[in-house]
This record gives sequence, C-alpha cells and structure tokens, in this order.
Amino acid sequence: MSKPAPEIVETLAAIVGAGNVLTGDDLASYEQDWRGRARGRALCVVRPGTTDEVARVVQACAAARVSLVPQGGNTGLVAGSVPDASGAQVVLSLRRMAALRAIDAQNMTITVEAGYILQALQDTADQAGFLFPLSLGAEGSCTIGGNLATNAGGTQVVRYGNARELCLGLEVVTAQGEVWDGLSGLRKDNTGYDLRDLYVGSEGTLGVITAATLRLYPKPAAQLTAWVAVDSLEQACTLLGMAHQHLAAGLTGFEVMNQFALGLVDKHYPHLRVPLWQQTAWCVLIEVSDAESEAHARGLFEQMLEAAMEQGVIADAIIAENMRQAHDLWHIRESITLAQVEEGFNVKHDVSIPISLIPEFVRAADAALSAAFEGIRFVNFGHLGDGNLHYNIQAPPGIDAKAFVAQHEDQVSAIVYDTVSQYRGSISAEHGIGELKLHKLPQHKSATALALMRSIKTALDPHNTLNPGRVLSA
Ligand code: FAD
Ligand code: 2HG
Ligand code: ZN
Repeated sequence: MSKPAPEIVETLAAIVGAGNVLTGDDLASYEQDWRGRARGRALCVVRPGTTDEVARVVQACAAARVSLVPQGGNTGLVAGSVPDASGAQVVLSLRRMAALRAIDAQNMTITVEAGYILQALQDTADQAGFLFPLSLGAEGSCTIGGNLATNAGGTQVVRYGNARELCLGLEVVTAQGEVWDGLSGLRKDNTGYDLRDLYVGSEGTLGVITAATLRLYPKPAAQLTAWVAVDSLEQACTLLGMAHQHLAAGLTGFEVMNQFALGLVDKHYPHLRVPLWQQTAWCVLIEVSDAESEAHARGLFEQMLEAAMEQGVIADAIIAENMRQAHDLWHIRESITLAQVEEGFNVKHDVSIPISLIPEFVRAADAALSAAFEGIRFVNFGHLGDGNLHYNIQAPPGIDAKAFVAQHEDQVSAIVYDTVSQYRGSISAEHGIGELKLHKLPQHKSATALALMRSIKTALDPHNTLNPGRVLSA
C-alpha cells in the first residue's frame, strides 16, 4: 500500500469524533504486543463506538487504500494485533464497542458487542443464572471479538469446545465496509456455506467482528478441582482416559504441568505454595462439574482417584476443600506464563498432537533439542484433555536469554515443528498464526490448503486492506 494521505486522519475524526482518534504519545500501548516481541508504528488508532462507525471507518480506509489492524485487548500471543513498522496502518480498536445487546433466557444465548471483556461476559452470564464457559488466563483484558477472531481455546475446551463452538452468530463489517448481520441464535442452519465459521479464527484478515451471539449453559450445581501428581506423561494420558470414563460429561478441565514449569512458579511466586511439585515429574489439574451436588461430584472424583491410585497411575492427589482452594490451584496453573516472563526471554510453541502420541512426541522433541542445545530447559504445560501442549523453551541457565532467543529461536522452532509434523500435529493449536508464525506456515500446511486460504482472502478482501501480512504473507 502506498503512503496514506494525512487527510485520512481527519476523515476518521469526522466519523468517530476527534477524541476517538489517537496519535503521537497515545499510541504506545497499541503499537506493542503483550510479550514485547513486536513493536510497530501506527498512523493513528481509531476507536469507533458503533457498528455503523466501524463500517464508515472501513469504507474510508478502503477508499484511501489504507490498511487496518483490528485490535481487541491486545493480549494475543502471535503479534497479530499490532501494526507493522511502516507507520502507514490504522489500528482499529474495538474496545469502545462493549454493549450488552440481549440475553434470551429460553434460547440460552447472549448477544454482546466485540469489545466486551471476557471476564465481564462470564459475570453477566452468571448474574443472569447461566454459565459462559470460555476461560483463559487473559480473561480480565481480552475481548470476545479477539477470542472469536483467534478461535481461543482455554481451560474448558474438553467439555464446551473452543470459542467457535460457543458462537452461534456474528455481525461482521466486511472489507468493503458493508455490514453482514449474521446474529443468528440458531443451533441448526444449513443454508449454504458457513460464513460464521469462516470469520471465526480469521485473525482480523477477512472482516471486522462487531458483535456475536453466544451459547449459554446451565450453571453446574457443583465444581470440584483436584491436583494430582503423576510420574510420567504416559500416566497422565492413562488418567485422562479414566477421567473420561468415571466423570463422563462432568469432566470440564484436564491440564498438565511439568516439574520445571511449576518450579518456575515456585521460584518467582513462592507465596502461591505450589503443592506436590517437588516429588513428581508432572502434576495434573482436573476439574469436574456436576449437575447434581457437591457430594455426588466428590464421590465420583474419589472413586476415580482411588482406582487410579490402586492401579499405580497416580502418586498423590489433593481435592480442593472449597472454591477458594480450587481458585488458588487454578491460579498456580495460570501463573506459569508470567513466571516464564520473570525467568527471561523464551520461545513458545502452542502445538497439538493426537493425545495418544503426546508422550512419544515430547520424548522425541526433548531429545532432538537437547542434542542441539546443551542445557536447554523445557517448560511444558497445557491442555492435555484437548491434545494441546504449550511446549515452551527457556534458554540454558547462566547465559543471556535474549541473545539466545535472537540467535536460535528459528532453529529451536524448526526442530519442534518438524517433530510436530512427524506426528501429524498442528503448529498452532489455539493462539493462531499472526505474524510470529507466518514464515513457518508454508512448511507445515499443504500447498493446496494454502492456495484455498489465499483464494478466500482474495475473494473477501481483494485490496488486502484488513491485517495484511498476518496468517498469509502480504
Ligand atoms: P487481540 O490480541 O487484540 O487480537 C488478536 C487477533 O484478533 C489479532 O489478529 C486481531 O487483529 C484480531 N482481532 C481482535 N479483535 C477483532 C475483531 N473484533 N474483529 C476481527 N479481528 C479481531 N489464548 C488461548 O487460546 N488460550 C489460552 O488459554 C490463552 N491464555 C492466555 C494467557 C495469557 C496470560 C495471555 C497473555 C494470553 C493468552 N491467550 C490464550 C492468548 C489471547 O488471550 C487470546 O488469543 C485472546 O483470544 C485474544 O483476545 P484479544 O481481545 O486480546 O485480541
Ligand atoms: C495458557 O494455556 C495460554 O496458559 C498461554 O495459552 C500459553 O504462555 C503460554 O505459552
Ligand atoms: Zn493455552
């Protein structure tokens, strides 16, 4: 795209009001990603307050051939929501669009605008007597628009699915600035291609999500959490099978954490009192939701853990006594990402592998990396119930982590992703492609799949106005 004429900033101010177009020093937090891995330069940030304003902003930018980068909470982990270095892109912040449009109790749906913060959405659903189950560490600041644009996963996918499965309808501003009102609350609708599913997970490259209709669920009568020590990933997988059998649809979360990951939490946040981590290689967090009662849930849980103990599958276990304790255990799990930041620069891999092959994958990847980089440290944790592991790498101790990452990230990731491909896995399970994984995609996705993706992009955004250079190269 050519350098935009400065008049576009005035045009945008005329649409959204001068106070909602930011320039100069106000841009800093919109220009840098959460991990500090990408810093760009924006022409301005525009903050529309209505769908009509979004449509007019997109029309104005399309006419001026200025590209737009949609942004929600800017918590994404693949640098997809920040502008490039050109200084010519407009950041389209959806945060002002945060209205609750409707709750339909009989249809069990809620309709909110894209900038609604995830935690606020959980609270609103709760106050209305329902559960909105999407849950992830950044829920205090990520937006539902961003969750849908990345098809976020989180910690309850094993029972409720990804953001995609929670979405029944969307309102989208197209790359031409037209409004597609697809805010359906229908659970069945086979009237042609599924446009909703095309936009979910498209990372701001096909359209701007302005509102969504989402599924609500009954609140469970009880939730229980257990923290379990196991000696190996094989045992964690066996325990997962037992959890499915014993807890059936009650199983809502199954997370693993390796000893080094928990050691980092213990080192940087000792007040969190991580249990059992020193005695075993892995710990597992299991959550059960029960429609009957806490006593019923506890009974099922105890039966399962006793059976697992008898069969030598688990080494030790704690069942949280109350919600407070359960919350503390989950807080330890959610603190691993932050403990990694405290420890220093790191390399993240958000991979998925068929569950049965995960132990073999980890052994193979660990061996290949240890052979290439002596002393490299493995921070492995994640959503084993979904076959999704955060296979993260910390530099060997005692060396400059930033320099290590700058010099070796590409080779480290190549080793991990080649191993992922050997096991027919995915190099991005839930975080997306954004910019950080862009150059890796062609080696791990078929040429046919990439050509189909490019045809869709060209059809929906022929001038490449929306988030160019993300997911697909510009
Ligand atoms: P942003 O970061 O602002 O944007 C993400 C992408 O979506 C960008 O490509 C952007 O252009 C696009 N986008 C944003 N809003 C819109 C819109 N309205 N229309 C079109 N495109 C849009 N992710 C998981 O999946 N599971 C986890 O468990 C998880 N845990 C996390 C824990 C922490 C501590 C952190 C920091 C992040 C975590 N994430 C996780 C990643 C991140 O929170 C999610 O990707 C989240 O869904 C992003 O939402 P956001 O509003 O911050 O989007
Ligand atoms: C999580 O599951 C997030 O906590 C973040 O997806 C993963 O920090 C990471 O690598
Ligand atoms: Zn995750």
